[in-house]
Amino acid sequence: MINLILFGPPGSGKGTQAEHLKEHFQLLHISTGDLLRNEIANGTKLGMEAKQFMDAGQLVPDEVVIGMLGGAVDQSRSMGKRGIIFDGFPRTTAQALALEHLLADKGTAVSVVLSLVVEEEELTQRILKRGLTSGRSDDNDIDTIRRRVQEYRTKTEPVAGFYKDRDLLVEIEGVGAIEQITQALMNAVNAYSSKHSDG
Ligand code: B4P
Repeated sequence: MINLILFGPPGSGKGTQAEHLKEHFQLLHISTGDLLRNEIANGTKLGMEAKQFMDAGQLVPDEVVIGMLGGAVDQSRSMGKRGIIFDGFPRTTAQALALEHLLADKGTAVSVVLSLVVEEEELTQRILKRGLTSGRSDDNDIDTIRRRVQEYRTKTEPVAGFYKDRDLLVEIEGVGAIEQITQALMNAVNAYSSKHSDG
């Protein structure tokens, strides 16, 4: 399988790039943000719990997010996909460990972690712009956006070190034309999946 992680701060383009990569490499796209918003839209207990954290710009507790991903590998295989693209997951070291175990249990592993590098002012501008049309309450308020970036710096950025230690991290400049960024990501996937793919 080819299992990709799209990593980076809020608004760095993870969701945007996942749409292109999933088509090209025939991957199941799993966005924990989308799964959580879906739970909210359906008014589930999990969704109601997650909403309080998301609206405040905080990460949703690990056990809630990890619990949603149990069937990912089986789902990808039953759909005939070549692997999975994880978009916005893992966001904490506990989530990274849980993912490692979940994939190992199914005889597979992370192929590469693609880290999109974008500086803070650009992130804020992108999210505020998206907020004009997204209908997402966490995209409209500057303080909430700053809190999301802060959560990223304190809780998510350390996950990069986890993957660097495993020689799986690649940093990609996330500013510029979307197609050029997609091409740089594809080049990295091709280079790494020949090293780390498990058939
Ligand atoms: P997400 O849904 O993952 O939201 P995100 O980080 O803001 O988005 P992304 O980086 O995908 O940005 P996009 O491509 O849309 O998370 C939302 C919330 O859910 C979190 O704050 C948290 O509360 C919760 N959550 C999710 N996963 C969790 C987890 N694992 N653990 C705990 N909590 C979790 O790009 C942004 C904008 O930039 C778009 O409008 C796009 O058009 C634009 N853009 C993209 N690339 C561009 C480029 N090259 N140039 C100019 N604009 C660009």
